[in-house]
Amino acid sequence: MRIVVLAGGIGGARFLVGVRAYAREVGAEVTAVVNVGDDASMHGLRICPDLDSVMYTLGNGADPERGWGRVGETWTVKGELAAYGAEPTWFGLGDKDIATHLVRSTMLTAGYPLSAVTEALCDRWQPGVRLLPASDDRLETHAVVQLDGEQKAIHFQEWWVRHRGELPTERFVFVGAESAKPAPGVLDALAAADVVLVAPSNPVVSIAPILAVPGLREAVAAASAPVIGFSPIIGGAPVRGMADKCLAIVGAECTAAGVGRLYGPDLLDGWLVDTTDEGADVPGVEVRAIPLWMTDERATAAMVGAAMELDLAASRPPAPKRGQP
Ligand code: FO1
Repeated sequence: MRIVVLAGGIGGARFLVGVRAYAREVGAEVTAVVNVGDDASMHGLRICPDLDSVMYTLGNGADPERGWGRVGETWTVKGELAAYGAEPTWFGLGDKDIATHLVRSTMLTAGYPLSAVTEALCDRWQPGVRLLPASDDRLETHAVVQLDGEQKAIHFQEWWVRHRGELPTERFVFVGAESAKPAPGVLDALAAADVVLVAPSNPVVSIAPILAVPGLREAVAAASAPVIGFSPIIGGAPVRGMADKCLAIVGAECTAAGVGRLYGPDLLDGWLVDTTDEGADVPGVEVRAIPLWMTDERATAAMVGAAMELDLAASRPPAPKRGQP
């Protein structure tokens, strides 16, 4: 069995721990297609927060409290950079984490694509899941905001880490998306998938940038496999992070049904919501309520098991699917 997961952020990383546990039980292979929209260049280094969150979390090297970066981190370089007044001082790179960015940046400068760099980094971390960036091309999420009396587009990290997502924001743009191509392996993985899972990640800044890579949304929609999503919203609030702020900006309701409708029946066959949100209706999509709190690996693996048991035949036959004869 081949499972493909669209994932980003800490929610995506924690979800993948459960997917990997489920896959080990049933002997399945997992490919994660990971958001690159949060990626940024700072202090001369290329930083890929979502790929790193997934890699460190699956490799048992993530800080469980902070959710990002390395466990047992030290901050000597950050202090030294601050002493030089080197901007951005609002973004914290830990010493251990910097080693990852140095290896990545050196390989990128030498001409390796991000997918090859990620594979090389994963040699160390052995995540047990194939990690693919959504694209090897530069695709960055920017927020169009009002700042100092002007309209400006700022990088997502500046919007979130520096301003805590509190600036008046008109929209998000995925800079570079129009000319980005899916990374090698992404379209093949989707075509060969038995099931595609949309992690309970932020729909606006984690999943949407993945789907913004030309051809990628179409490949998900055309896959013969069922596409099943997990709500990142429980009881009207995000499990963690800033999905409430992001949903308001795109004019979507911050509810399990609201996110299901944002994805819609063109993308999803099934939508899993928490038992708190029982009764959520997403027209054209099979909705089921199960416990969705990713308290540990077993609870998360059980969520994946429930997705596999979803009776999609009740809503629509899983194959052939949209756009196919
Ligand atoms: N988040 C913060 O709130 N403050 C930081 O200084 C910060 C630094 C940072 C460095 C590397 C990295 O991979 C992630 C980092 N994050 C930091 C997390 C990141 O901003 C976001 O949480 C993700 O991009 C959202 O998925």
